Amino acid sequence: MSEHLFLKACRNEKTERTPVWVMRQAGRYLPEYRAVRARHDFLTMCKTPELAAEITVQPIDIIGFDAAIIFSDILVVPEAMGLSLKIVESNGPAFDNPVKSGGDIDRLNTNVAGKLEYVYEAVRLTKKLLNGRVPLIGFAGAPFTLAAYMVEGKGSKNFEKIKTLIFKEPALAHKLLEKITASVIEYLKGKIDAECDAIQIFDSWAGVLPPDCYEEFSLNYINRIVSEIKRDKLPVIVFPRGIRNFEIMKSSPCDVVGVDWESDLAKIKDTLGGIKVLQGNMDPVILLSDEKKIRSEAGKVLDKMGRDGGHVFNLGHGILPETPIDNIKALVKFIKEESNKYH
Ligand code: 1CP
Repeated sequence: MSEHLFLKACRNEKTERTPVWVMRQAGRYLPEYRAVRARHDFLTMCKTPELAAEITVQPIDIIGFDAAIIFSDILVVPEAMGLSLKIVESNGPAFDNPVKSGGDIDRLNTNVAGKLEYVYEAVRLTKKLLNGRVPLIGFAGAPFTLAAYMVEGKGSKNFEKIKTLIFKEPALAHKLLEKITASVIEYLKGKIDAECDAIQIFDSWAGVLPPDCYEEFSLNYINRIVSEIKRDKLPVIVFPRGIRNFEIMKSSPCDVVGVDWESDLAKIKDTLGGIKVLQGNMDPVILLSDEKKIRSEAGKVLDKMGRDGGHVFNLGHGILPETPIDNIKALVKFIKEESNKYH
């Protein structure tokens, strides 16, 4: 498996073409996902290994991506730490008992592996279903992004609560981030033992922190996780969505840096090219247009990377639920055909 196109590209080894997968590929744009979802609520799907494995493999069978990502959610870790998670239909996830005090932080549990056995079982089942066709990516939320949900209780516009904790009570914020970091390390080690082939850390809310706080309150914790889980030939991808200073990723022990669609990939290649493999970054909304536009925009992304490796094609954030299937199929076909002309 370590010789698969996607894993080689993540390690910056020469490949015959650029690999392609998309964030949230196991999700609502697929009619086959919606059919399963009509019969089960979201958390039941996450916690039933047979269903999670089935959904993980759907986009491989239907679209033909070069990597699978295990169907789950970043919020299963805070749930295992003691918060009560609800996925409110059409409103997204929420915690009934968000973290409000030092006492709440003290009560959080960090021995999470025992409570997340269902994820490891889903990974093992998925590996059987994939049968060596493509590698399987395991993932976790970055400590800052998880802390944001745990303190806010749900998604937020301005993130006042987590940012106030950081600005007003930094020692308490660090205590919370330490506990999340310990939990994420234990969780990811379990996923790797269950034989995930690569790991992605989603820092979806990285961009809400002022740049001079980012290292202290987010990246240092991510880097610690990466160092702890790093194993020979296991690529680690970090997606710091919304950061503008990519220079700081140079010293991260990660292999791949995910780039959001608001950043100029060519500029980031100037900063990080040759040091980190880059993943990204087409705007997901382009997939709502037509095949001609999709081909020209995807071509621009390939051109920015010089079509000479060091790149994993992805969107700059998750695929949107309203994406037409034919459009995502056209994108994957285009990348598979077009990127090999130049390598
Ligand atoms: O109703 C439904 O069917 C649930 C929709 C849904 C899905 C399909 C949620 C709720 N989570 C997921 C799956 C999921 N979440 C995956 C599956 C693997 C894949 O195909 O990529 C992954 C990797 C995630 C990770 C995740 N969950 C992130 C990080 C990635 C990102 O998009 O930034 C975040 C921020 C979440 C929280 C979350 N879970 C679900 C929703 C709608 C949200 C966002 C809520 C918000 O902030 O308002």
